Amino acid sequence: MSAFGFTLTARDGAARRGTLTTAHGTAQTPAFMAVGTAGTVKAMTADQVRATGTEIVLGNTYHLMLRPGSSRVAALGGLHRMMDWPGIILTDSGGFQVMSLAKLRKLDEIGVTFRSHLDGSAHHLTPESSTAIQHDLDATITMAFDECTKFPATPDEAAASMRLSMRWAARSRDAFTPRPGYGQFGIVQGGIYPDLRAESAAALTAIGFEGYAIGGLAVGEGQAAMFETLDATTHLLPATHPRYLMGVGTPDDLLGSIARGVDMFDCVMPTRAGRTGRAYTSRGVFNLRNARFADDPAPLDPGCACTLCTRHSRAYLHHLFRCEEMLGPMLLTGHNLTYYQTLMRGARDAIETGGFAAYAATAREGWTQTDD
Ligand code: PRF
Ligand code: ZN
Repeated sequence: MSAFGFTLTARDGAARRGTLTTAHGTAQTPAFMAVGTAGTVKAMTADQVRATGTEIVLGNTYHLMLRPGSSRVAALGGLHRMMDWPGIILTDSGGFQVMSLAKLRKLDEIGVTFRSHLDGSAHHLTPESSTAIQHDLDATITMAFDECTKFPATPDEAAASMRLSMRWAARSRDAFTPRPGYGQFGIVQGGIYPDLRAESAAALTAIGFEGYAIGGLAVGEGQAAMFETLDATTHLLPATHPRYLMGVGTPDDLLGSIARGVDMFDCVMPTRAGRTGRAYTSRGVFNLRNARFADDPAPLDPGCACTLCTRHSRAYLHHLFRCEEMLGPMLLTGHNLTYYQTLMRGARDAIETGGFAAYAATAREGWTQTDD
């Protein structure tokens, strides 16, 4: 079994091209990870996910601990076996989802107590239990347990929240069982305050993780503030280790973040949008429910290699969404993930030839369609 590793193969300005090596195979970076919250990338089989170019799938501690329960997943041979996804799985640690989904949350030094959004049952998550659950799931990459600082937050609020996350990061690391080819990432917090981000990056680097995530962004601060915060953060993280921007973002967010030294991303955007008829394409965002597509025989995105674009018309897809047929979300999720992965492949190729800025500019020029 290969050791967990990250190799940088090219740089273009701050943008990085690398390879992540794990017990469950390799991933090329910059990488977009598909969100598979409940043990499925919604509307897609594992083979279909792989065919989009996806190499890493995300799972969620919060959802899977509630249903079907992490010991049940372990008894089924782990999340890879349960999902039939032999590739890399990264699991989020749960705190972020508790704060957005659970009821009657109570947070203290020990962890978070909450009631399930499904049946109201009481649960507890701590750095130790979150890490143990992620081990039960057999996550290739385990995330440290953190608090995503709310936005806006005063400097004092952001500092107290970040320092709690750093104490939790140390406890998460202590609870982590190293195994060959498996890794754990710490999560930088600190709101939009560069000095707090620096303190957080230093605290995590001193603990030592296999990779470093940047949390607490894309929570309402806007793209300009997110990019400023990245500018103040990525260069403080070890150049030798992968950097993961959590929960981001639009195609434009990805290109701007790659230019600032980010290697990995995850976001519900392409998959969630695919279920509602919103298409991400090289021309921009299309809403396929719009009546102007009713008689449009063209492929959704002529340059795209996905099943939808090579076999069907915009008119057919419009019809499927109007009828609320399941095939609509299935085909469009496949397309949107393919678009994201094609964009990332282009970014990787461009970094290798020193043409990333031109590649990003050309991609942006194509996004003239602005449906919502
Ligand atoms: N922490 C964790 N998961 C996350 C975030 C975070 O800050 C975000 C913020 N964009 C998304 N997912 N653990
Ligand atoms: Zn397509």
